[in-house]
Amino acid sequence: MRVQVRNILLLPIFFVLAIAQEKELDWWETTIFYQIYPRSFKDSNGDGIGDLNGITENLQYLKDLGIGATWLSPIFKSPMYDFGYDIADFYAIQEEYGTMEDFDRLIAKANELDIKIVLDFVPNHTSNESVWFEEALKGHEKYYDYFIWEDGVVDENGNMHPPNNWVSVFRKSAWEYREEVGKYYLHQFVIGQPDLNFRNQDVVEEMKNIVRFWLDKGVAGFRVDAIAHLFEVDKELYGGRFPDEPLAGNGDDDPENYGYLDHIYTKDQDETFDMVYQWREVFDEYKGKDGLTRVMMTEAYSSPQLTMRYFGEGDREGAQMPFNFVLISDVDGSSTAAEIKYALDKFLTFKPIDKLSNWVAGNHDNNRVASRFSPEMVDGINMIVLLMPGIAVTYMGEEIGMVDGYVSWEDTVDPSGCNTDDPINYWTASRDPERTPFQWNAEQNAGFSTGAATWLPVAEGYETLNVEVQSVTERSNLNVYKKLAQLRTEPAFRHGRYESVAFNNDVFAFKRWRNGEIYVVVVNFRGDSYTIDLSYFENVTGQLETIVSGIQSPKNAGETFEASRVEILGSESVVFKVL
Ligand SMILES: *[C@@H]1O[C@H](CO)[C@@H](O)[C@H](O)[C@H]1NC(C)=O
Ligand SMILES: *[C@@H]1O[C@H](CO)[C@@H](O)[C@H](O)[C@H]1NC(C)=O
Ligand SMILES: CC(=O)N[C@H]1CO[C@H](CO)[C@@H](O)[C@@H]1O
Repeated sequence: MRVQVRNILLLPIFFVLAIAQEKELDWWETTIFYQIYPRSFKDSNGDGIGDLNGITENLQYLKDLGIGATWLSPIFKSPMYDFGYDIADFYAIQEEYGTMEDFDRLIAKANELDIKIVLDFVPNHTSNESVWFEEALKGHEKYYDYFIWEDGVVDENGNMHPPNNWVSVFRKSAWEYREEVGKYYLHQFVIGQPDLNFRNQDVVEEMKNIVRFWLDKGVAGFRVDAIAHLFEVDKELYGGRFPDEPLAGNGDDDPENYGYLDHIYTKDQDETFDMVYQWREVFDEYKGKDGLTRVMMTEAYSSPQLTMRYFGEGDREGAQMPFNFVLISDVDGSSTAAEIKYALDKFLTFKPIDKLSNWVAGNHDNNRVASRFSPEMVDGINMIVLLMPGIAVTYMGEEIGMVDGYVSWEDTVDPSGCNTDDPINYWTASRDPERTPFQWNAEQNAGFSTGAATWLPVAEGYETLNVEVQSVTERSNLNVYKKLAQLRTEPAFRHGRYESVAFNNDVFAFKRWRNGEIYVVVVNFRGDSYTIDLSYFENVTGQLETIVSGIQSPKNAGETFEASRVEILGSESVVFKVL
């Protein structure tokens, strides 16, 4: 009797302790980031090119999906040799996308809906048509020092060659000669993208001022592009000249290929991490003023060890979200369930214990989920992205399972495709297929534009694969996505623990649990059916209730199954809850 009384007295104390342990999460830790590629989202003025007003008019669509933040690919003034990743004026909006007033209206509408706007920051280079580069060519010393110049090498016959063997990411020498200057400038990407000299303090300050300019306008953070290429080695350590890079020795024997060299002097330099920490200080300056956390996402296709350095080091903070690209780089539709598990575990294993993972399955640089995996896997991948522990990132169109569009050689505009000079195999390098217009409805140009033509062709099949059709179809990728976005707000997904297993070659499953609430997510990556014993997971016993099922699944929400023998059909994906 006495014991019982004591327990009753202790109960409220345990309850208070449990609540206190629930760490209060910040906006960016729970939200879904939706990537918009502005050129292809919605054209509001009929010129065949998406624009800012098109985004503003459709922010409600994001809200209805359950999305709290969107990052926009570049909207800045650009000659568009690389569709906005070559920036001519970091302080201005590209005319075809709209005006600064349009941008202010976008921010106002986003604030109204409580959607955060994150912009793309492209610090690795500027455009060769930027005022800075033009001034540099005219001999303006301040701007000359914004770039990286080097003398050519003259051979015994008096012919001039590039300063060293460095090659551009897009093939061929990374050096381009300029008559006006009598020197070569460095471009790690296309010729039209001269690299900025981050060893020049003026450049460092200028870039921070750009960040401040947009933060002052109300953006909630930046996604930083191609960060790994920010710095080159300090040439003063090598007698004042940039040294040759060693051969990669990987069997690639074409000296014009990027893969020919091991990029020890042009990639992942220590100074890069320091610069990220400096930008974070600027972000925190703003948080200090108004309490709102500004978020930094960094894009680097690097090893997990290097990727983790972007989070911070010692007492210096860095990016909150160094992108986790495993679902893009490490696996595809041919991967086994074990390979999927191995890939998903990677970031979770390497990340610092007090940091969050993030999940990205698609973006404007990689083929779409429906094409890299298969259309049947769209719901399964969305379950992984939205229900794994950490932050979810969705590339526009993945919520409806858009497929790569067919873009003929004649219609190809991406420099990565055009630079192949190969009308047969260009498509393997082109990024146009994942950039085709967003599919709103079955009308002309999939409802993207009322114009006669669009900048890229609309993908085939849009008559049935679009937002409007999927909204009114009970079982659609879109409606599954909405349910998952809702489900992810449950404490088991926000704060819960995680365990995963490959049941066989094809079936991957994971458990999320918290305070007695237990969910199991099962994804079958192939067409065969299996009977799975989910009681493999501790405490997963008795009856399971179907919470969300993919469109390949015959299971209805509310239907129950015996945990020890659940029939999982081909390509089926389901979220169960233990009753
Ligand atoms: C910029 O570079 C592109 C090649 O990417 C070239 O076609 C263009 O003429 C260059 N512009 C200037 C002003 O040098
Ligand atoms: C299993 O359930 C027990 C009793 O509710 C709980 O104490 C334990 O933490 C659970 N373990 C797991 C792995 O779910
Ligand atoms: C990896 C990568 O290509 N990064 C960006 C920086 O530079 C090139 C050229 O702008 C762009 O293609 C990128 O998006």
